[in-house]
Amino acid sequence: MKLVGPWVSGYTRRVGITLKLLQIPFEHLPYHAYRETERVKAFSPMARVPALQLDDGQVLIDSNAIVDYLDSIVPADQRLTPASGPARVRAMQLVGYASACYDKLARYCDELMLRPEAHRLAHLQAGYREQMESGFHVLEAAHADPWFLGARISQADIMAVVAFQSASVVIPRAFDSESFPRLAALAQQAMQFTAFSSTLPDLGDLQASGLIGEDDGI
Ligand SMILES: N[C@@H](CCC(=O)N[C@@H](CS)C(=O)NCC(=O)O)C(=O)O
Repeated sequence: MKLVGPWVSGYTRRVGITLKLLQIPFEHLPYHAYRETERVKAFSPMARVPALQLDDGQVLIDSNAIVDYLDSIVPADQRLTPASGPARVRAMQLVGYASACYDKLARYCDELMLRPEAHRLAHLQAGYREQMESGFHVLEAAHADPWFLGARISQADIMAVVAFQSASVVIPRAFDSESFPRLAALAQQAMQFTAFSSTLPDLGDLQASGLIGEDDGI
């Protein structure tokens, strides 16, 4: 399999972490959707990442579809989203909040990266930030012992950690361990797995993307 997209894309990182936790071998092609558009388009015509090319040449896009597929090819007891029942509902709820937080962060970052400073819409940025705060508060209030669904790590933990770590790099003053101690602890716990530590985006890559070094960033 080939995974297209850089770790700076949280949705790509989500898929990379999933592949690594499930011990599925893959080749990583870290093409950036904005900077290496033609390379990405060779796999994903809409120039979106992540894209996962299967060994038979078929390509899946959208992290939700990809992680669902990956769950379908591993033994049932290794799935990272429960197949049914209340645990599945809980996972879906939490993944929903975590990916909505990441989605708002991505829009906030697009404002920073793509729109010249004089034309940025302050009310949009403030609104995205407020929505992220609400979403992260829902996740902060969710009980994780040691993981959101109990003994085993799940997609809820993966997406929450990816979103929180990204937000805490881009807007460190708003998303830190003081305001969100449980999410910070969850991220620290997840970093014990090489699946998380080996996919942490490079700071140089974040600087090149224009995501840090701004007023809000580190
Ligand atoms: N819902 C999609 C979102 C994917 C997404 O937003 N990818 C971003 C990078 S994190 C991207 O490729 N943006 C460029 C674009 O959509 O044109 C998923 O879960 O995979």
